[in-house]
This record gives sequence, C-alpha cells and structure tokens, in this order.
Amino acid sequence: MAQPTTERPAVHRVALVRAPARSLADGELTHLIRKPVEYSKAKTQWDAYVAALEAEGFGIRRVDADDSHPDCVFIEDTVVMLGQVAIVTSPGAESRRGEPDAVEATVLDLGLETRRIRLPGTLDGGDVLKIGHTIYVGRGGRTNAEGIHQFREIAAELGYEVVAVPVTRALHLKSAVTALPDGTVIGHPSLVDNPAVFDRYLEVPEVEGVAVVVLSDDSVLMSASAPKSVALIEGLGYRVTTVEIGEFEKLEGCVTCLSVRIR
Ligand code: CIR
Repeated sequence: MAQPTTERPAVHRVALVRAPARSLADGELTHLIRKPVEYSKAKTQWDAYVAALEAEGFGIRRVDADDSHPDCVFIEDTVVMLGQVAIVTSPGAESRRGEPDAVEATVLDLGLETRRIRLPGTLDGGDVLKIGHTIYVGRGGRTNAEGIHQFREIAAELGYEVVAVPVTRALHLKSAVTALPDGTVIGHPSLVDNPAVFDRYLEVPEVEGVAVVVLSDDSVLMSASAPKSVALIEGLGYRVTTVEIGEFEKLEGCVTCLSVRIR
C-alpha cells in the first residue's frame, strides 16, 4: 500500500499578480516628481502585462486589489521566491506594511512553504536579485541591515549565498540593475552605485531599460519606454516582448515589480 506523503506538489511557471488599487495615483514616490496617474489607463496596461505573461505560458494567480494600499500592484516587493519557498517580506515603507498578508494567504493556498521577514527587519522584494545560487540584496531606503540578516539566514538554509550591496541612487536594487538569462547584469550608469560588484556587467542606454523579466533561456519582457535598450538586448540574440507600463513607471515601478514568477 502506498505510504502517505507530506510532499507538496511543485508549482511551476506560475505568475502572481495583484490588480492595481483605485488609489494607485497616491502611491509612494521617492526619486520622481509626482505626475497624474490615470487608473483606467493603468488597468488597461496591467491587463496587457498579464496577457503577455499568459501568452508566454505562465499560469496566472491573481491577488485582489486593496484600495487601502495604493502600491499593492507592485507585488514583487511583498514576496521573494527561492525555489518552492515563498519568503514573505516586511516592506520598508510604512504605507505598504499591510500588503503582504493577502499575498501570504495566496502562496499558502498554492501549497507553497512560506517564511517571513519580521520587523524591525525590513526588506522589499525589489531589492533582491537572484542569479543562480547567488542573491544580491540591496541595502537602501527600503531594506535594512536586520532585514538582510534575516534573509541571509533563510537563504543560507536553502543553499543560496547572499551578497549585500549598497543602493543609494535608486529606489531598489532592481530599479538600478537586473540580469539577463545568461546572468549578465544590466544597469544604467546614473543608477548603479558600483558595477564592479557584479561578475559581468553591461550598461543599457535608458533608465527604463534596466528591468527585464526573464521569460525563458532566450527571451525577456521589457518596457516599451526603452526602445534603444530593447534593440541592444535583441542584438545579443534574445527575443524581447515589450509592454507599455508608463502609468506604473510614473510611480517608480517597472516590469519586474508587477509580478512574482514561480519557476
Ligand atoms: C513604491 O515606492 O513602493 C512604489 N511606488 C513603487 C514600487 C516599485 N517596486 C519595485 O520596483 N520593486
């Protein structure tokens, strides 16, 4: 007779997304000057972003919007996936501290193991850049030393090495750099504190071009606001899908922060 098993079924190629709040225009701003944000335009852009992930074969798991949290659409900041383990974060901005609960409920519902970063530790998922088994974590305005300490302990248990790097010129580490599927870090010179901390580094010509969502070994998703950077990445042999995310860029968001991919 088969033995009962406690193993959880693996979750693969699922993207967690959270619809924009009607209060989106009131989201936090740190480096940019506030510009009017139109909810209906943002919702149309968000729908197209989700459709682009779906077209690439991601199953979509939606978390309901929460109008009391204007920044809730930026779901990346609330949970970090390390394999099949979901690390629920402790957001650095006070206005965002209530966002992770609903996201935690969703990952639990998916059957994933969860861990949690706790205050006084703060850590935003936008500060976490995973390249193979190395995880760069940005120490900046949103992620503090205690948050990195807690994250490092969890990551070490799961077999990852954490490399902490200062972030002083951008909201999050991943507002300054992300990585191509081959592990090359891409960034814009105006945003990166010290490119020498990365093994392989390439400059892109536009600030909106630093963010790529890895879709597969040879394809990425990028913002339509960065045509020169798109051309550069295409020239490296990647297939690039572009999406219009201008309403979110006005709030310091980018393509990575609108979803969390479980691979
Ligand atoms: C914030 O300041 O928290 C939001 N307005 C933007 C968050 C963007 N998140 C990200 O890049 N990971």
